[in-house]
Amino acid sequence: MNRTIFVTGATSGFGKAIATLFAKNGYNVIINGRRNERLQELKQSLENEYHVQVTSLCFDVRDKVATEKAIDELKKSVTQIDILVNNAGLAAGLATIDEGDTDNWDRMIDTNIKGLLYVTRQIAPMMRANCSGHIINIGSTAGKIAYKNGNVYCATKFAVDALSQSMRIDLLPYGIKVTAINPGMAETEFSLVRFGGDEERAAKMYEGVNALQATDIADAVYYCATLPPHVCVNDLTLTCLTQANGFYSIKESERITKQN
Ligand code: NDP
Ligand code: 8X3
Repeated sequence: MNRTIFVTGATSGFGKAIATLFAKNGYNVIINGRRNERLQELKQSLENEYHVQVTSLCFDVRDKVATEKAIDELKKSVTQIDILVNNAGLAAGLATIDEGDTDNWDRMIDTNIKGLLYVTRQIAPMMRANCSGHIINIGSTAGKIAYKNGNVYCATKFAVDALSQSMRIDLLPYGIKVTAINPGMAETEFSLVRFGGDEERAAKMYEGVNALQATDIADAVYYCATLPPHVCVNDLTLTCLTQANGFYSIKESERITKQN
């Protein structure tokens, strides 16, 4: 029987790349996001290309009732979810704490923390009943060290780190693995969303840094998810070669290379 993975935020970036890689490797995939058109397109293309079962669940992870309803419905046909990737998330704005937009703060807290909790609350009991499963939370280097103007976004990712540690303890007796994957800057729609659709400002973030790509994160998730049953990666932080941590990075042009 094919294994099943549930990926939140699969309409773009990491989530889309993760869903694609697992489908390519024969997993049935459950994909989530708010943009239904994109979900349907992805479902079609994965089914056509890889002949796996793709279930699309269009809901907003911030909406507790909608999340419960969608997953309750899913449970009528799916009794085992092997992997949950809590990936849906965003940054909104980049401002000092005294000037931050409180609506942006709500969006980040509601999506990155509460959304992750609502989905986990629905899926973890299924894994517990099966005494197996793997929850992979997408954190960030922003959840390891704070950076200027990152305040609330960083706080949400610190929360993902804390929740991952705590979930691992809670679920340990049931043989459920919990992994936090913490990428550094990666070229997706992330900055476009953060800067409210400002393409020029978003593109500048990745200029001359050779940033991580969504497929790099998908590879890391796949690695963690396919280790032997007794091995659990607790925490995996990855950055591109020009970034040391969430606070310090250089441009490719500043990197010292060997002269021939
Ligand atoms: P993208 O903007 O490309 O993708 C974000 C995904 O999250 C989209 O599929 C979006 O779908 C979904 N999403 C956002 N809000 C909701 C919601 N309320 N309900 C359901 N789905 C939602 O960004 P990334 O792929 O880069 O980001 C994925 C995760 O990785 C995020 O948690 C982000 O914080 C984290 N991250 C990103 C890094 C980066 O530099 N790119 C580095 C480290 C971590 P839709 O709009 O259709 O709902
Ligand atoms: C996303 C990476 O550096 O923009 O989590 O916070 S960063």
